[in-house]
Amino acid sequence: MNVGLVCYASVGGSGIVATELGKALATRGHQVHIISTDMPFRLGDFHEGLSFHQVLTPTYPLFREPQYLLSLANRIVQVSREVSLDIIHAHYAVPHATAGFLSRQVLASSGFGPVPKVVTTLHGTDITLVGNDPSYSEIVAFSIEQSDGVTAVSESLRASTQAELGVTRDIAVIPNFLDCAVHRRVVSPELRRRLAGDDDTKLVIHVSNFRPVKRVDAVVQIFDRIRKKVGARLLLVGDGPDLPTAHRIARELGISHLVRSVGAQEEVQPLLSVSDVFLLPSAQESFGLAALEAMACEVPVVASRVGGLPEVIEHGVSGFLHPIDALDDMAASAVDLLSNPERHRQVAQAACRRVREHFCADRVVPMYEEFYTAVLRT
Ligand code: GMT
Repeated sequence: MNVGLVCYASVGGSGIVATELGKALATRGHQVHIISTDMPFRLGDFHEGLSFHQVLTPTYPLFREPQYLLSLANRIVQVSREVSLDIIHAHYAVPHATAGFLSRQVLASSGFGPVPKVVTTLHGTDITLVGNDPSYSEIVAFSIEQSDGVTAVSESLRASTQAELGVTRDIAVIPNFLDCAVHRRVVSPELRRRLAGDDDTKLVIHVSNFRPVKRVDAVVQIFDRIRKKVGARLLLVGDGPDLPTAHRIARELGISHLVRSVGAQEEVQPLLSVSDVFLLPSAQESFGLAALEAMACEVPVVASRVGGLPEVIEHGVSGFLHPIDALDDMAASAVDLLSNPERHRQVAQAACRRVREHFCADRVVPMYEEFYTAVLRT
């Protein structure tokens, strides 16, 4: 199949999933065309069958507003005319589903060869934070209804799309996935010693794009409760608007010396592999790809019970879930894990097993292939 994957190149789960899907589809013999403003950060080296098509949005003094939707739709039309796309797969509805719809209309009206089908994958904030904003909701709902096929990364997100946008069409649930050959625990004792300081100190980690939805203030507050019971350090991985907030709270709590941030990292497995617990007290999380990455590296996750996280983590078995404001309970679960090696081992093993049984690329990528095939038959 000839698949055009439309995604954001910035650090974020939807771009990562689209890029990993592109690599996996290319490995399975499909021709994949990534259409984005920049090379997605996990695209890496040359891959046979995978090409990148840049979207350029020229500026003009009259415009105060960047015309991204137009330049993206235009680029999809160009790519489809060049390579005859079978599928335009829009990752993140805003505004990619709309760009897919628009480009399909243009291709249909020009009578130039077969018209590609538009598949939209909903990722989370495109519905729960951005798409449901009254400034966007009508167009987002319309574009989802008009796609030839729609998937959501969790049952929870499917339900939110129906409830918050009034979408009535079928939405298939295809969960996020990892390349399980890459996402596995590989411990560097040297790295662990450098980050933890000594062999007895535990390492608590948080990986995100440091947006308000991630509640990094809660991460630091939970860590403060943990370190009062167990010798520990906090490692912050990623960058975003709330990173300074995390450092400010650490300063106010007098624990700056225990908190280290290493910025955005292309590869998180080495850092996850030397960590003992992952904190994810998000306000909303349609799936929680970062949690899945931690679990694959045998790191138990302590998270808030929101969105799709209960579909990823089984409370008390492969991690811990607590109500969003239950910071004491989240800290207690983390302390229990950090002070009880046998319990830690059991949860870590269960977490890794859960990823390998349900969320590896070789199980999930065929779901997308089957979905494309079904959509092409419509
Ligand atoms: O806001 C973010 O965290 C970024 C966003 C994205 O699309 O890049 O993440 C969403 O999509 C991820 C991939 O499907 C999911 O794993 C995240 O749970 C989801 N984030 C939220 O729902 C907050």
